Amino acid sequence: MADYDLVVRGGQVASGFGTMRCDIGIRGGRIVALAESIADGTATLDAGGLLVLPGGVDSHCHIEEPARGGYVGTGGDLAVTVNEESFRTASTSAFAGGTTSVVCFVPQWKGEGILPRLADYEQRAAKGMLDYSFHQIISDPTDEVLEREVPQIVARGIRSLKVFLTYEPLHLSDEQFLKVLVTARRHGCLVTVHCENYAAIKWRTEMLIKAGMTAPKYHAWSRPIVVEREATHRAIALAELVDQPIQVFHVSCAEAAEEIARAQHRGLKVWGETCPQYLTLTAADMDRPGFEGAAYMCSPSPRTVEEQGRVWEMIRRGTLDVVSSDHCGFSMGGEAGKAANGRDAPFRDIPNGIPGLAARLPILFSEGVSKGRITLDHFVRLTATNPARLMGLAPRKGVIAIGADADLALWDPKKKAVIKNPLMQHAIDYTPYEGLEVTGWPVATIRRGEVVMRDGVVQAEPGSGQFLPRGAYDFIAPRGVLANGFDAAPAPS
Ligand code: DUC
Ligand code: ZN
Ligand code: ZN
Repeated sequence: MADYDLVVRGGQVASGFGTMRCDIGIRGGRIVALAESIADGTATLDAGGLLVLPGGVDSHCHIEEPARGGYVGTGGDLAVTVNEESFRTASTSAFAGGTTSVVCFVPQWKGEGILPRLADYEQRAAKGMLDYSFHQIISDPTDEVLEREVPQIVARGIRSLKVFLTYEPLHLSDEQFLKVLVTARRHGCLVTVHCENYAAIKWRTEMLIKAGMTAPKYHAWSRPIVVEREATHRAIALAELVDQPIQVFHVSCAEAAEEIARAQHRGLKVWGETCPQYLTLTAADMDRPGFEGAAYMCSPSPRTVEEQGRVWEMIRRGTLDVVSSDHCGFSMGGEAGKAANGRDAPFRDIPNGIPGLAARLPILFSEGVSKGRITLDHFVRLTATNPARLMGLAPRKGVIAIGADADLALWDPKKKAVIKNPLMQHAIDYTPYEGLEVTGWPVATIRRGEVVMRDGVVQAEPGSGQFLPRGAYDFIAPRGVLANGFDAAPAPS
């Protein structure tokens, strides 16, 4: 009997900290050998001429998330919307693009605890093929939720709490945000934050709509850079006050990134994430005829070409160290997606979010590595190693090392492709990246030793994805520096 279930032979293995030609021996879903030459396994895959990368880790994806209001600006009694993407379709899309693990969001609906939604979400996620972990959204931080339910989800392997500083049904006040921060600190969780100023956006939105400026392009006008910069500053200040590590999600501009850089220089544990949309799309994309601009509508808003350059610079400096997709797909056709409130709805009532699970790695590789903006090692760290480490998934995920899960993307760095919606293999009827020419494409994806995509054909058993429970991890431990030495979150006596 062969020593290995699968051998990946002859590739250039990119670890995030250097590249070397070596063979990879896989047994029981794990990497068990890395050597210049390994004997054939039960199966052998020729990776000659290809890069072998850790499977992508996308630590920010909205998949099949039953969201009340579907990320629109309106409040009130909104219909419940479920993202059109199921865990099954999302898994296919992720594998098509070289991603093997995701962290997605368990919702909390105002007026409810978090446990009922978790039970429902666990069942949905279990039907996919991707490996997955959860962030828990906190939109109603009652004492019951924070004191009784959070310890229970932590015990079930959830180690990140997500808060929104905007969106009508989701945003928290500063006081509520502080309560979440101290709860996270007490239980060893990371807090991930959507940073935009709720009141400022609400006020500008009302003024724009009153002035008849309702087209999709005014979405960008409702939330200029200053509202993101202010909320980023405030999130960092409040996190500093209680010594709680945070990750700032989807940074779209240099001004917000500079707030993060300043915090990092003060020694704070503040991390910044950006997404391909802030490197390739602009606010002008929303200025298309009729409803078309809705296809590019996400929050924060895409900015300008100049701003894209500044975001690249903040990636190069290391201020922004994770590139996720913020995959949140709503189809342009039908009644469940962007047009849920009608095709002439004001921008305020159009769901925010764009699909990007499959496009993330090809876009970042092409715009980053192929165009010489970042190195291959840096690409691997941004898309796999760093998100895995920050989310407490390393060293099982995000690395090519003995003992790690055998999650790999075999990558042709020379292969040219034009992004078209069928290539994305998602459930959404469009991609905002349609027509983008890329150099570099995944030719095979391996998840825990199983070849789940080859030449664009995805084959994996529904329900084969595994939940990735996360235990306590040092990387996000508080610094032990409290304002006046006063602990606002002492353990209960
Ligand atoms: N931004 C989006 O565009 N969609 C989902 C949530 C978010 O913050
Ligand atoms: Zn967000
Ligand atoms: Zn998001």
